Amino acid sequence: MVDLTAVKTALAALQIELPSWSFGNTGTRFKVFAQPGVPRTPQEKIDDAAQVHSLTGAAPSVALHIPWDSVPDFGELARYADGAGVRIGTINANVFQDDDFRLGSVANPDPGIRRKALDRLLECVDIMDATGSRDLKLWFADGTNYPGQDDISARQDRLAACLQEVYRRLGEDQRLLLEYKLFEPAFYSTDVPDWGTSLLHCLALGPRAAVVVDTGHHAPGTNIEFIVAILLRQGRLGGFDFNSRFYADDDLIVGAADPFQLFRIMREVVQAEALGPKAGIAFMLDQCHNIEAKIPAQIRSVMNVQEATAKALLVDSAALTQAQLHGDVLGAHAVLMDAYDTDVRPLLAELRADQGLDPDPVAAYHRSGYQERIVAQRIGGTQAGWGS
Ligand code: RM4
Ligand code: MN
Repeated sequence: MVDLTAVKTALAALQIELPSWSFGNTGTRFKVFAQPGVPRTPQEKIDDAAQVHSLTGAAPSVALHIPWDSVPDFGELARYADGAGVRIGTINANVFQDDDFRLGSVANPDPGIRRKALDRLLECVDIMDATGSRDLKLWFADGTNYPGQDDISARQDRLAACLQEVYRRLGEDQRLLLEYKLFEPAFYSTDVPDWGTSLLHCLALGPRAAVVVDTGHHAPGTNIEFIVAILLRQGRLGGFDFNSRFYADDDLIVGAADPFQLFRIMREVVQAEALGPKAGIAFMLDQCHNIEAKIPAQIRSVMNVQEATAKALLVDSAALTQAQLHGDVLGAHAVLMDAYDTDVRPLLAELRADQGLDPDPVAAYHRSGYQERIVAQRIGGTQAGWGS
C-alpha cells in the first residue's frame, strides 16, 4: 500500500525551474511569431515566471540565459525577483550566437576565439556570484559539419582545458552542469553529443560537475530513464532540461509527446530518493512556445511534471520488489502500469487546495486578467526573443 500523505509531502517538495526564454518570442528557422504581451525586459520575464509560481506553488526559480538576459546590475535583478516572489536560478551561457563562433566556441581551432568564449563563461560565474545562483549550465553548439574539417580529439582537448578553467573559478557552493545534445547545429560530429562524453568531462573536472539530461537531445527510441538511472548511481545527475520531442530538438511542452516516458524517468528519480531539493537535482524546463500562449503553456508544463511525479510516487514499491524477486514478469509490469494508469488529477487538486492555491491553475490564470493586462501594458519597446 502506498501512503498518500507521504506522496503529497513529496509532491509539495518538488520544485521546477522555469526558463526565462520560454516567455519570449521563439520559432523555427522559418519564422519567429510575435505574440502580444511578450516581455521586453528580463524583469518582465521574471514577472511572468512569478505568475506561474503564484498559481502552481511549484516553480520558485527562473533560469537566465546570458547574454539574452543581460542587465547592468544582476544583484538588483536578484532583488527584483525576490520582490516578485521568485529567485534567479541557473545561469545558462550562450556561446553560440556570434559570428566568431562559426567554427565553435570552446573547441574552436582559433585560440583567440576560445579565449573569448572562456571569458563569456567566466562572466557567467560573476553573474552567479551576484545573483546567488548555484548552477552554471553549459551547452555548446560546437562540432563539425564535414569529415576532416577538424581534429575530433584535439577539439576534446580544447574543450577539457576550457572547462577546467571555468571549474577552477567556481565558488564552493557552485556547480558546473554540462548538457549534451546528439546533433544540431553541427551535423557530422558534435563535441558533447551524449551522456558518456559529458560524464567523462565531469569526472575529470571534479565532484561539482554533473550532467544535464535534456529530454529532447537524444536519438528517437533512446531509453532515457536508463541514462538517468546510471547517472544517479554515479551521483552525477545534475538536472534535467524537460521538454518533449517528436522528431529532433522540438522543445515542446514536457509530457506532451510521451507522458509515459516522463513517468518512467520520474520513477527512476523517485527510486533513487532524489526528488527533494536536498538531492541537488535541478528540475528545469527548457521549452519554446512558438504557437501557443506562453504563460499557460508553462503552467501546463509544471502540472505535467507534477502528474508524472505523482504517478511515479504511487508505484507500490514493496509489491514491485516482490514481483521482481519472484521473476513475476507480468505481475511486476502490472504494478508499474497500475500506478501509471491512476488519474492523479484529483490528488494534485487536493494538494493545491491544501496549499491555499486554486485547484485548477490554468483556469485561475485565465480568470486573473493578467494576460489582458500585459497585452495592454507592454506596448512599445522590443519584445524579447531569439537573438535579443
Ligand atoms: C539548446 C540547449 C540549451 C538551451 C538552448 C536555448 O539546444 O537545449 O539548454 O539553453 O538550446
Ligand atoms: Mn536544454
